[in-house]
Amino acid sequence: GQLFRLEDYRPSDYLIPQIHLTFRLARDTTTVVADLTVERRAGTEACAPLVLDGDGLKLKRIELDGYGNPAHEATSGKLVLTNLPEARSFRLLIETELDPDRNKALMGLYRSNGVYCTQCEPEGFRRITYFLDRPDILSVYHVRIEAAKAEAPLLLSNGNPVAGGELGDGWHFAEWHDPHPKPSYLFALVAGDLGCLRDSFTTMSGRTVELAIHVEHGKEKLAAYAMDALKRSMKWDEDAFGREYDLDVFNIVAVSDFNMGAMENKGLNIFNDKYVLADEATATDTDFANIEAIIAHEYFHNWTGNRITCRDWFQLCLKEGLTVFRDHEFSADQRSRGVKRIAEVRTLRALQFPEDQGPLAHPVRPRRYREINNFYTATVYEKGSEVVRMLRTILGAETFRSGMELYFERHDGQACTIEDFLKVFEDASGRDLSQFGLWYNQSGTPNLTIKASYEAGTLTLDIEQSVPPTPSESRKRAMHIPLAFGLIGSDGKETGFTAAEGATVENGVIHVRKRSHKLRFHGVPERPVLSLNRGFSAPVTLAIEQRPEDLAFLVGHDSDPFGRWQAFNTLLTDALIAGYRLLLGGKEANYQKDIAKLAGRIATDATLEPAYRALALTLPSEADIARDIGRDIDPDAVLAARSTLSAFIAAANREPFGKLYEELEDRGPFRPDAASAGRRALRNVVLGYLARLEGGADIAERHYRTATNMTDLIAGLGTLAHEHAGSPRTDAALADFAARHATMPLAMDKWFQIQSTTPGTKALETVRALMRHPAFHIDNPNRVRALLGTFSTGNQTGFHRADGTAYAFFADALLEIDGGNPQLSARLATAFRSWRSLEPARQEKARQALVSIAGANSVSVDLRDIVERSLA
Ligand code: B3K
Ligand code: ZN
Repeated sequence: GQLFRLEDYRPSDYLIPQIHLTFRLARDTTTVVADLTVERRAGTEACAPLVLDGDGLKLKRIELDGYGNPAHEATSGKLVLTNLPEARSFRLLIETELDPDRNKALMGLYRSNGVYCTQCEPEGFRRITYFLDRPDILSVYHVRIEAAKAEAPLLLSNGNPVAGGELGDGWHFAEWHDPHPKPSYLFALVAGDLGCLRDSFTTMSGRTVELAIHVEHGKEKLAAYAMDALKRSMKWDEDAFGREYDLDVFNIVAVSDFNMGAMENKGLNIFNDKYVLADEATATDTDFANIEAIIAHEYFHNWTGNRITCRDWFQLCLKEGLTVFRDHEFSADQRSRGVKRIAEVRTLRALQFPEDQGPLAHPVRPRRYREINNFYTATVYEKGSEVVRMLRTILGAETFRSGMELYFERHDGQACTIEDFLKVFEDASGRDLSQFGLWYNQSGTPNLTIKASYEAGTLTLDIEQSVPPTPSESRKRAMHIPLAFGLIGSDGKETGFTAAEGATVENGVIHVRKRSHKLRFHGVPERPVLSLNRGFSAPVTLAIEQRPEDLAFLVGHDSDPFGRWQAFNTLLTDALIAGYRLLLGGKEANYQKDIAKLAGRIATDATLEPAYRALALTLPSEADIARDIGRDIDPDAVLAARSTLSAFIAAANREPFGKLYEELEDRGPFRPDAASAGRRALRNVVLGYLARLEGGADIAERHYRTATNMTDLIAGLGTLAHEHAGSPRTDAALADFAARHATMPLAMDKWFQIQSTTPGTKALETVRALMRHPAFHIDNPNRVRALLGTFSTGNQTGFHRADGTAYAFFADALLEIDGGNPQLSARLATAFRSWRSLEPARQEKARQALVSIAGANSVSVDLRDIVERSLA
């Protein structure tokens, strides 16, 4: 693969202000006629060739200003035109031929479940026609679709519908016009026979927008929650950011073969059906929350991504980080802000920290790539969102909002860079953000080491920052880290201070900007307990000695819900790591009674939201624990430490947990709202503890048998399968679930997930066998992710089994998937990214598996890129 470098960016010699596309859709031979208006950029010499991108294309016809066969050279990957007319603008007509049925990569035009659909971001449009397939080329699109009416009664593209009618021979057509110039990656087409849920939305200026969600016939009702989320998103963007929708229609289509969550094509969002379809019988509360968030995310892209897009793919975080920030804020407003923040931090630590701390680390704005598809990462998305959040913390909500206003005003209709984005905030605030800009350019998770001492009214904090070396960045500069904090007195209230010196402290935030600060707070009446990085104001790791009694105090008294959660999580993590070390040394893990008491107190504290209690009582995952251990990891000992702590907490709280479990039983009709979901979550966490005790299997089985919604059903089944694997009643429940959900692929995915995450060495055989199950299809990304993705990332003891056989199996599976869908194989391969933190024997086996992939013949650019960077 070619190496692309940020510093090589150059504007294109030619522009394409308009494109008229005609599709004649047929399963094996679809023809595409593209009629382009090409303009030479002012300053470009007339002799400059026009080089259009293609990918696997067959050129059938080419005309320039109406004349056939102009001077050109066409390969499947490029179309080069020379001897172009002197005139600054000319018309180019290109006809290509495609085979949507054979497209298993799910990029460009393909068929999913009988529906023609497209995915163009980032470089899929070049699989449809030759084009300047780069995000800084903005064109006005007019699209005509022709198809057999029986096969495709529904014909959709971007923008507004402008014409339609019969063509004879059972064919018909529709024409769409999108008045907003857009990059080719936002083009979309859908054609097929689908059912539809309709609604409408009246915008802030009083315009009516027709909304439609298109799904498989018979599933219309399952789109109701998504529709509701869409209307709430549209309203929220008006209220929170002043953003109004800008077309007459907004269409969403759910397809069953999709490489990611969803795609924000202008006016025509295409979704993985997993993130549209939901009711209580088929979706869990987590699914509902994801649907709400992703519907919002794609809708919010209409302004952050579509109206203002990226100059080049290095700027991906410009739209993604910002839009994740926006969807986080939306969910926080719709649900519980404190709980939402804790969940975000857990995700960031689970997905982004290991990326930043391993061989695949890259800056939020990368400077190099071989395959851009491999940079749709947690760093670009989640850390990108954290950077925007820090910007708001530093500037304050009001100045941040006026910066955003300026961004929309100044850059509407443009393809922008991170520099453009930072500049609006500099202009809105009068501040210099150049040091802050390092967050976009420097990879690695910064660490803050803090030592606190108190003497005679003065609290001293010695703060050291360091950013660890990452691939191709050995030396790092000091970053601007906004550290929100509180000083808590013995009465549990915030204590004040009269002055601070050694660092800027404003509005409850310490601004760490140097490698080291000696920060002194004067006039502090007593030794306070420190609450640091409140609300997780900066995506950093903290090294600070805190006494267990201080942490326990924070659990009870910090006014910041994240701080309370963090304090308990730190206590749990410390206990787990101590237990792990004991187990490794051949001893028994033992735990302090206090931690079980604290767990009981949190569980039964009625002043705390159930959703918060559920999060607090969820033990750090095996992967979380492994990450905190950092090196030389033995996953079996991690599992053992976690299981014993869980059993210890359960045994100490048998009675209160049992009572809580009864009290929380849902008796009314199902409601998907956050409060109801929170109660279910707490009850299901408690179930997990009770299942460790004598009689636990009975409770889990009863939970499964009496469940009236998917959340509880899965909780019961998962508990049975994980705590009582192989028992006859577990097998019976698994068989029962499969029989009841055989015709529902999305429900069967949950069944695959539960079995692939059953701890222990046996899981490999199970996964192997399930790959031959009739509900499993290697071509379908949801199925593959449910079985193989979950196994590799969610089953520490199964995937990392000591003999390395799971690695070898996984490497073979990756190569098989790679033959059809390189994006998917490459994504799955990131499961190896932390291989160097394993104990030596497993490291060696993992390395061998990676080497075997690298040495295989015909490995895609995508997969090779991940494997080679992982080995480097
Ligand atoms: N922008 C798309 C992601 C496209 C991924 C291409 N590999 C969805 C989103 O982030 O909203
Ligand atoms: Zn996005």
